[in-house]
Amino acid sequence: MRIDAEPYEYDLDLKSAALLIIDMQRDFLEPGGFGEMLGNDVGQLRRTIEPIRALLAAWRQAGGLVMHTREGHRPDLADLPPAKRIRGRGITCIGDAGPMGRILVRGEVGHDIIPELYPAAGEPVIDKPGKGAFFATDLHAILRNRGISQIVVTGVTTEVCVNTTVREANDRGYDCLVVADCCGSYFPEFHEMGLRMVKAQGGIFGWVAPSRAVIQALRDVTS
Ligand code: C5J
Repeated sequence: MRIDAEPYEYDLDLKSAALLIIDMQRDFLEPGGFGEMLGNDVGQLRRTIEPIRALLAAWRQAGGLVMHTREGHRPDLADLPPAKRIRGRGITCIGDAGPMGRILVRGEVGHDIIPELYPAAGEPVIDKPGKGAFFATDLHAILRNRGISQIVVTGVTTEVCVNTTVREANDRGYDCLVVADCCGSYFPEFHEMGLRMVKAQGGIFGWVAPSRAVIQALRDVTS
């Protein structure tokens, strides 16, 4: 299925593709969560919810593989590098009590995925301690075992976990299509540049397309 993308068309083979939804967690997206507590405008991320929901529905309808990630750490914080914990010199750090439980700790309310995009039974959820979804996770093994070579990437934030994951995936031989309106950043200019970095130089890290182009292609194969 051919998708109108930049820098040129992307040939999506649904059997070889996974929809990856990165870190759509309550602490990053919900009013009153950790992200907002740090002074960020969560509206910049929340605008991605509806486009992702529509793409997710179309992808599930077409029978494609869906995978989700969550950034976070073990309750004993044994996998939290001290450098990550103290970075930013914030009063409240990862592992401390936050508005929705301990910040970025697995099992806490704020660490979980927002209800609007909650994983369906059987959809793998990757718990990742870093920004990239391949670092210290079994994502690569799961994708390889399922014969996946293409990743359609959505989630937050564009310049941090989305870009890091796309770069990791690119070096491992995956073709990544980043869905522009399904990604977001607290900083609109970083979002724009994050997308431009992916598709620059003939698609140095991958492709970029709007969700309507992906949904249209999915509808064409299911109708
Ligand atoms: C950040 C993320 N920004 N998911 N995490 O710390 O991008």
